Amino acid sequence: MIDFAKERYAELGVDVEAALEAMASTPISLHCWQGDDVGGFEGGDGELGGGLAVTGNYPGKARTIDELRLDLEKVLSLLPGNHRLNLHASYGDFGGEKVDRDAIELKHFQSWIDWCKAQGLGLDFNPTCFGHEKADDGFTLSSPDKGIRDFWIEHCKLCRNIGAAMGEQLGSACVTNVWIPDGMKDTPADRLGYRQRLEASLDTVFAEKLDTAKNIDAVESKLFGIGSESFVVGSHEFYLGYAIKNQTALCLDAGHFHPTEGIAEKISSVLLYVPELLLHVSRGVRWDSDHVVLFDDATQAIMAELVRCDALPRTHIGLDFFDASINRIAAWAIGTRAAQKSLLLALLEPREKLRAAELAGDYTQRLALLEQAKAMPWGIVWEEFCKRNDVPADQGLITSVQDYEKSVLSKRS
Ligand code: RNT
Ligand code: ZN
Repeated sequence: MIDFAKERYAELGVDVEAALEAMASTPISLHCWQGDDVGGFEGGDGELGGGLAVTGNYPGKARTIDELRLDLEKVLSLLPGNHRLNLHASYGDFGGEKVDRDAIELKHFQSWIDWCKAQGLGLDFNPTCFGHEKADDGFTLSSPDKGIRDFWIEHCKLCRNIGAAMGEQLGSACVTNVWIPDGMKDTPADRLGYRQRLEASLDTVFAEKLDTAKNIDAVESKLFGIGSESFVVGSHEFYLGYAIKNQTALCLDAGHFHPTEGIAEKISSVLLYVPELLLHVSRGVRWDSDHVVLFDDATQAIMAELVRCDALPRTHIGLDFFDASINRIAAWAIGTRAAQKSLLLALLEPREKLRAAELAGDYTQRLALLEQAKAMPWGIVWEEFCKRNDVPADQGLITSVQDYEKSVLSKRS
């Protein structure tokens, strides 16, 4: 089968083995929060806040660190390739102790680092600036209240240093991504003031220079959220400007733009001006609903741009979705595999021929090739990638999840 696919692709000048190698060396950062509906392990009242909303109550969600790790191990057994874990600060191993966000230490994340080492995973990190009484009125780093600002500045600083330690111990830079919920339901009177305060707070957060071989800072924008429909302090323009000026990485979340606006088209522009990109591959449905990622046009377009722009070495691919209405393990695995399939399709594109046609002004040929590429036997290559990595092809995926549901998830009350 794979030989047939290789021959067909060779006719288009595409090297299937090179695509498989690129797949093996492109990790996806698995967001821990799909496993427990963004709950975390601080033992609080579970109020999410920050305009985030998880809907559904499918049984079997992870209630403890051990359960979440077990679930992640199951998901990893369903994913071809080598991956990373993307952890939120609220998922620390606090051992039942109440540790406020401005008091987190490396020791609270050491068991995660050790687990990642054992699993062969890199680790990424996020300050958690929501689901906390000091974020309840909707503002953190841009708050008019200096006490609130200082609290979140301290949290973010601690996170960067913990991120650097994670990167150092695992021998692979940790991407520490700052997202804050700050915004307003109704029309503000002083947008500028909020943005000036956010800029000043970020400058303080990032003042200490950290080795980018250990920690990479990223900032994530948003268009609107529930309760921040009229104004989001950290908008795209704000963070694009901030990232360019300060040469941080920029995070593009696929759900954080107008419903018809894709992030794919932005990649080539943004990478001319910022050193690195972080993606939150997600799927908004009518709003930033964080639906499970699909092998759809939007995801394929993102991956195609990464490949066409030779952007993979400067891009960190993360995921951001949380669906509690279906089996959470299946959601994780299906969404991650959809991102990977989209990447594979992109890597199998007849790039040279497409570029040649375009440069020659032969747009007829370009269109024909793009259509032809869709019907090429990429599914065989996907199955080969799964086989080489000893994970089920799509055929065996759901049976495997169902077995786990029966033996593990259904026992959780
Ligand atoms: C929120 C942002 C952010 C969060 C996670 C949990 O709109 O997308 O990335 O989803 O940090
Ligand atoms: Zn996001």
